[in-house]
Amino acid sequence: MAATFNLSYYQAIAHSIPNNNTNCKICYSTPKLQPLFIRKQSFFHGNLQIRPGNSGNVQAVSAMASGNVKEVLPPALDSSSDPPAIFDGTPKLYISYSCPFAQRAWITRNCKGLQDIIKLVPINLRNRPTWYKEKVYPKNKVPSLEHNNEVKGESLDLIRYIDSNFDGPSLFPDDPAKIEFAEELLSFTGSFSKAVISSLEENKMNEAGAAFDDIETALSKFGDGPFFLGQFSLVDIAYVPFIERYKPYFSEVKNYDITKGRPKFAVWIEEMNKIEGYKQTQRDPKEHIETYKKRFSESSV
Ligand SMILES: N[C@@H](CCC(=O)N[C@@H](CS)C(=O)NCC(=O)O)C(=O)O
Repeated sequence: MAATFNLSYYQAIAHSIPNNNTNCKICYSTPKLQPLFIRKQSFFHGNLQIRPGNSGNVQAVSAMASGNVKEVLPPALDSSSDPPAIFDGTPKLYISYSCPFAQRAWITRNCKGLQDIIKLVPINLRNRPTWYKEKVYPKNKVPSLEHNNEVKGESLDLIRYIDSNFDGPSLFPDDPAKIEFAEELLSFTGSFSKAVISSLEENKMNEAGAAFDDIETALSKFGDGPFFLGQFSLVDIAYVPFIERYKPYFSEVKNYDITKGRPKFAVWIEEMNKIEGYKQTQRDPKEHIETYKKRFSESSV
C-alpha cells in the first residue's frame, strides 16, 4: 500500500536524505538537466520509495513494493496446476521465467514498484496449463496482462500500457525529441533481433556486428545519462532481455565480445546490471547459452 503526502515532489526531494542507492544519485544530480523527464522519477529514502502521485503530491511505498527488496518468486504453473482466481480484480502478469518478451513486462512492473499491485503468474510453457489458452489468453503466448476484466498481450504494447495505466515513476520521456527517438528505437527492436539471429543462423558475424554498432550509435545520441534516452526508460527495458542472452552466447560460443570497441554499449550493460527491478528478472547466463546452443548449430563456431 502507498501512503500519499501533501508535499510537492521537489519538497519531498529536499526533505529526503539520500542513502547509497543509485536511484537517489540520479534524482539529486539530474533535475536541473532534465526537469521534465526526471520530474517523474522516484527515489529511495531509507526503506521507502518516494514517488510522484497522481495529483502533484508524492507517495511513499515500502521498499518491497518499489523493487528494492528481493521478491520471492512463485513456482511456474503447469498442466497439473489450478488456475489463479481469474478476473477477481487483481491485475495479473502471466509470464514465463525464460521468455525475453515476458521479461520486458516483468521489468516494467518491477521498475514502477508494482510488485504488490500486479501479481506475477509464471507459466511453464513446455507443459502449459490448458486453462491458460481457454480462460486467459487465447493466443496462448506470454506475456499477457489481466487488468480491468480484459487480457492484453504483446510485450511492446504491454510495457507502454503498464507505464500509462498504473502508478509509479514514468518510464517514458515527455521531451518531444526523446519521444521521437524512443518510438524509432522501439520500432527497431524487431529488426535488431532479426539481424542478430539471422547472423547466428548463417554464421555471418559482420551482420551481428553492424546491429551492435547501431546500438552503440543510438547510445551516443543523448549525453545526459548512460541509457538510450539519457535517462532510464522503456527503450532500455525493450532491449535488455535480448542483450542479456546475446552477450554470453556470443562470448562463449562465437568467442566474440559484443562490447569490444563499443564503449557506450559496455557502460550501458554495466548500468543496466545495477537496476534492481531488472536484476530480479535475470537468468543464469549458462541457461541462456544452453538454450541458444540448442537453437543454433554449434558446428559453425
Ligand atoms: N510478439 C510477442 C511474442 C511473445 C512470444 O513469442 N512468447 C513466447 C515465449 S518467449 C511464447 O509464448 N511462445 C509460446 C507459443 O508460441 O506457443 C510479444 O512481443 O509479446
